[in-house]
Amino acid sequence: MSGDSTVNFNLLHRTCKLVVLLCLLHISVTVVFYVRSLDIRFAFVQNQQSRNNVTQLTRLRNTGFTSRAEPEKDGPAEVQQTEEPRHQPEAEQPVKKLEKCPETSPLLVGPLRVEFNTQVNLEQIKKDNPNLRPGGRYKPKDCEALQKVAIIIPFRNRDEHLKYWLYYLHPILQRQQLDYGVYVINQDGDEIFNRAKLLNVGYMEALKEYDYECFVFSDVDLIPMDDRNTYRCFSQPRHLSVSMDKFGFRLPYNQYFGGVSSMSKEQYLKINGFPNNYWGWGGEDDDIYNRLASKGMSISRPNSELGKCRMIRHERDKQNEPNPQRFDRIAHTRETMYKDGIKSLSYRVVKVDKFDLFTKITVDVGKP
Ligand SMILES: [Mn+2]
Repeated sequence: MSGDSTVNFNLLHRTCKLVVLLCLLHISVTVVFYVRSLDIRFAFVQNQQSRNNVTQLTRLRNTGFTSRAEPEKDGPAEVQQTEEPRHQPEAEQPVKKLEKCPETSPLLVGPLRVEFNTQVNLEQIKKDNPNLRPGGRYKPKDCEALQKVAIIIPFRNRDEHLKYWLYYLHPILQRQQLDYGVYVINQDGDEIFNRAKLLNVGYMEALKEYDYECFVFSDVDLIPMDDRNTYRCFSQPRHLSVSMDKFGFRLPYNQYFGGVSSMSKEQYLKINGFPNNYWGWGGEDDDIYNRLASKGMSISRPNSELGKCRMIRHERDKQNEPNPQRFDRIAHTRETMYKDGIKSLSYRVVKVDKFDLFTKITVDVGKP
């Protein structure tokens, strides 16, 4: 009996010892692994941090908004930038002959969402459009654009609106496969605003830079809501902003030619350009319409679905009050249009800024 129990006790004792040993072994192995994993984790965190630092650094390097912010890499960058000959039309580069782009771009997506509640910033726009050339220029890489289009924006103190315009239009114009440049014509000084004269200046100045064949004249606060509304020229002068939200997405009247329009060089010259003597708000677009009509041209338009666009709401600008003479002027377009137009245009360029997203030409257009 007692021998039996001793054997049992011994067995139990040994088993217990074994279990305790196993436990100790287990614990030590766990501790070893834990310490090693701590090591690894620590190293990982360190590595991550240094990686972040590197990306932050590169990010900081790339955020320069104006073209001047870049010349870090190689010395002569500054020289390269200022060297572009502005008053000499660019020579065709002797690159391989590309095929013509198709009549309808395959990149178009149709209706677009356009809103003005979220803030946009120029650096982000620049990042989103890496293929732009200085001065807001672009041409498709894979095919030869059907038209060379200068986009002319009459401007004064509307930087907020311009940001939205650049944010929305650059991607659209690239999807439309245009060879284009954006020219913001900024009226210098505080005299009363002259939209049509600024458009004439834009025509002249853009041609000094490149042999554009088509001109799109756009207000800074109008954004198309469908990229199938192509910003190019047609066999007749084109009115592009045909259904604006401001007018309940309808044409306010049949002869309306305001907002966004396009004309080939030929069409523009046929009417002696635009009037130079409409100071203040209104009338100049109707004068332009009269010029076209008197030359037997008609207006081409996209349908009201494709022609939808949004206007950024704003107060009327100071120094752009309605022009009281406009009705009288419009009534006499046919007599005045040969004396007053591109042929009689005079102005003084004050400053030319080549920004990444657009070319800004500040100009003294005089006063009434
Ligand atoms: Mn407006």
